[in-house]
Amino acid sequence: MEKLIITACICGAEVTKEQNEAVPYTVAEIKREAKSAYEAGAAVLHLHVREDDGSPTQRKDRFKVCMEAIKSLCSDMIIQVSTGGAAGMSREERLQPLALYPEMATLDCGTCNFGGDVVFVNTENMIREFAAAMNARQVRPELEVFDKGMIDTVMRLHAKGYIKAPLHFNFVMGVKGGISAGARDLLFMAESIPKEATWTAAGIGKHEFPMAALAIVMGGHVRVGFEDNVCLQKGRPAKSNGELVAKAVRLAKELGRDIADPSDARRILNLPKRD
Ligand code: KMH
Ligand code: ZN
Repeated sequence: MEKLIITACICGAEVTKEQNEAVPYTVAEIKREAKSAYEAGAAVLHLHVREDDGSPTQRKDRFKVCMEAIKSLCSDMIIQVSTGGAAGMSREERLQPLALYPEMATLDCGTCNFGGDVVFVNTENMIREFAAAMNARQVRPELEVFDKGMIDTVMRLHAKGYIKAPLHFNFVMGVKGGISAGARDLLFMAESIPKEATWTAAGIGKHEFPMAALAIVMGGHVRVGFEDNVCLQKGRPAKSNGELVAKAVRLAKELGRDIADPSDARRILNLPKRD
């Protein structure tokens, strides 16, 4: 089986220090959490940024400073910026970090309830516009799908040429409003994409490690981090994102899967060469 790519989602847009005091807001904190994830074995960093007071932002300048800080410590790590931002942000706001030509960015592939009154809006026109912005800059999209219908949307837009191969999906499992996080759900998602596509599983909350274990044995890849889950185990907040990555590494080793370094990840994802 191919080596396992671990993506660390160290910050997110909604999780707060009240939930886990190690959630990073400042540039120094983002740098610290990126380093801990990298040293534990993450090859890809899914990046959101915050203002110092914790409020989510998609400001280009804030991304630039954070990306430079991360690269100064983890020079070969693949940075995947979020174009999801926080629910409620405008499309112009969300697109800003693409101006920095990151290697990867998320492309959210459908509208979804996010619990309570929160709706994460991604209309078909938005998906096309975001995909075009990524294509124009040779930024590889990670296709964020929160339900099976979003895979169907991707395949329709792929057939029309808006979303280009190679296709790499992130199955977000267990959002309140998206697909649930059972073994049958993950199998359904994995069997619904083309054989040559790659995929990652991101289990939300208590589903993080069960989904990771399944992805490891099924040949998928894994996402862990504070954006999705703040606990190492029930009732025990993780001290860092690195602790969560280290747990995924332990699971992989026990299950006989080697860990991809950033260069392996670039090969597996077939990322275009950058200077
Ligand atoms: N913050 C969520 C509403 C992404 O990064 O592309 C959306 C999100 C997805 O986190
Ligand atoms: Zn995100």
